Amino acid sequence: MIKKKSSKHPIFYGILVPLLILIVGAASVYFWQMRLQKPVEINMAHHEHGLGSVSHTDLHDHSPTGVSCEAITAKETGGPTRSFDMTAARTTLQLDNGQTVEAWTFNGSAPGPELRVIEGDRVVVTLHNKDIKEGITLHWHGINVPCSQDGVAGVTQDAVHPGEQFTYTFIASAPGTYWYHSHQMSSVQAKKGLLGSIIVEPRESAATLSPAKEVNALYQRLDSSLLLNGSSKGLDVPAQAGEQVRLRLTNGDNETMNFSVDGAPFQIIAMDGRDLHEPGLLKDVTVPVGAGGRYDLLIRLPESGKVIVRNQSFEGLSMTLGSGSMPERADARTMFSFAEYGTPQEGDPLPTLKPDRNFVLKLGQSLFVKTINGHAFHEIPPMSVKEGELVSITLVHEGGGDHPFHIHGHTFRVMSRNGLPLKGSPIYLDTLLLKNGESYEVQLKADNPGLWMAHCHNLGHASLGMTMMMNYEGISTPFRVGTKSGNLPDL
Ligand SMILES: [Cu+2]
Repeated sequence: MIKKKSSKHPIFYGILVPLLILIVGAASVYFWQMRLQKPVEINMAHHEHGLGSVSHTDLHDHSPTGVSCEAITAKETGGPTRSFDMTAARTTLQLDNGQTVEAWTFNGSAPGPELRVIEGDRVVVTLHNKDIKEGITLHWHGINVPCSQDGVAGVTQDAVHPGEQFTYTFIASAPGTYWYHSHQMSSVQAKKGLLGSIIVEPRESAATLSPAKEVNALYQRLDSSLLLNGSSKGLDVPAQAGEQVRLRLTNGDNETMNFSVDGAPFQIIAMDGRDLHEPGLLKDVTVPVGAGGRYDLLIRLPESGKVIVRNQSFEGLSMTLGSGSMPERADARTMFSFAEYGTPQEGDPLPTLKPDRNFVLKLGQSLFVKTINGHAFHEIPPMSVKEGELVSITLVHEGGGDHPFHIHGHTFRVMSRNGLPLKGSPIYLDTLLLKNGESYEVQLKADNPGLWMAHCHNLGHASLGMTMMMNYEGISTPFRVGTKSGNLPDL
C-alpha cells in the first residue's frame, strides 16, 4: 500500500497537477484576451464606464446638445476635385520571389494604387468591397480629415461589407508623404495587403516636379514577405550625376526599420510629411523609421559612382541610385536623433504657451497584453479635450518593444525628449517612435472636433490592447465597436 501510494504521488503532483494548472491558466488568459479584444458592444464616444458589456443606456443616449461625428464632413473650399475608385478584393498574387499569396488587394494590387493629389485638392475616394466578408475601411494615415472621413470601423463608420461602398471626401490641405490602410481588423488587414501610399504634392512646384527625381518607397509585410513597392527585390533608380533625388520612405510594417545611406551625404527634409527647418547634411548615420512613420530624404548624387540606401534589416530591399562604381560601406554609424537636427524657427511662439490639458500615457505590458496606464483598449479612459485647447501628452515607454505612437486627426509637435527640450528644427509628427525607456512630451492644438483613435502603430500591439481614444467633449457617434456590429478596428 505504502509503496503504491508513494509511486502515484510524484506522477500526480509532479506532472498532472502542473499540467492542469497550465491548461486552466492558458485558457483563462485566452478568454480574457478574447473578451478584451472582442467586446460585445462599445460606444467609443463614452466608453469609460463600460467594461465590455452591453450598455443599454448608452444606446439610447442621444444627447440633444451633442454633435455626431457622422455630421462632421469636409468643408467646401472651391478647390479642384480629384476622384478615385478603389475596389477591395480577394486576389491570388504571384510575388517576384516565387511565393504565392492569398492577398486582399485594392484594384488588384498590394500595395494598392499610389494616389497623387495636389495641395488644396478635394479628394473623393469611393471604396468598394467585392468579397472581403470581414468588412473593410480606409484610414488616411497622417491626413487630418474630418471625423466622419477617418475610416475607423465602429467609431467613424461601419465597416464596408461585400457589395457595399463608402465615399470618402476630404481636403488635401498639407503637402507631404502619407499612406492609407484599412482600420477594420487593422493588424490582419494591413498584412493581407490593404494599404498604399497617398502623396500630396505642393501646389506651387507641382508643375515642375520631375518624377525621375522623386522616388516613393513603401515598405510593407505581405503575409510573411517583406516588400518594397510590391517587390521582394531592391529598387534601381536611374539618376544622373549631380542630380537631386527626393526619396519618400514609408514604413508600412509593424517593426522599426533602420536605414543608412552610403555614397553621398543626405538631408532628412521631412518627417511624417512635415518639412523640417534648415536640415543639415548627414553622413554615416542610421535613421530609424518607426512603423507608420515617413521620412523624406534628399540625396544629391555624386559626380561619379552610385548611392546605396540600405534597409539594414532587409538588405535585399536596398535602393541603388545612379550608375558607376559601388560606394564604400561606412564601418561605424551613429543613431540619428531629431532632437538636435536642423535649426529652430524664428519667432516660434509655441514653446512658451501653457497647455490647457495634460495627459500622461505610460506604454507598457502585463502578461500578454500591451497596456496604456495599465489598462487595455476600451478599458483605457479616453483623453477628453475641448475644441481650441492646447493639449500636452507625455508618452513614457515602460517596456514591451518599440512603440510607434499614432494619434488620429492631428499633427502634434514634439516638445522634449527624456525631459530635455528639442534644440533643432520644430518637429511635427503624427506617429512618434518610442524606444526602450524613452519619454517624450508632445503638444497638439485641439482644432479638429471628433472622436480620434490614439494607438501604437505596431498593429500587433494595438490588437493586444495598446489603443485608446482622444474624444472631444460633446461629440457622439451612432456606430459601435464589438462583435454585435462586427466593427473591430484594431483586432
Ligand atoms: Cu507598441
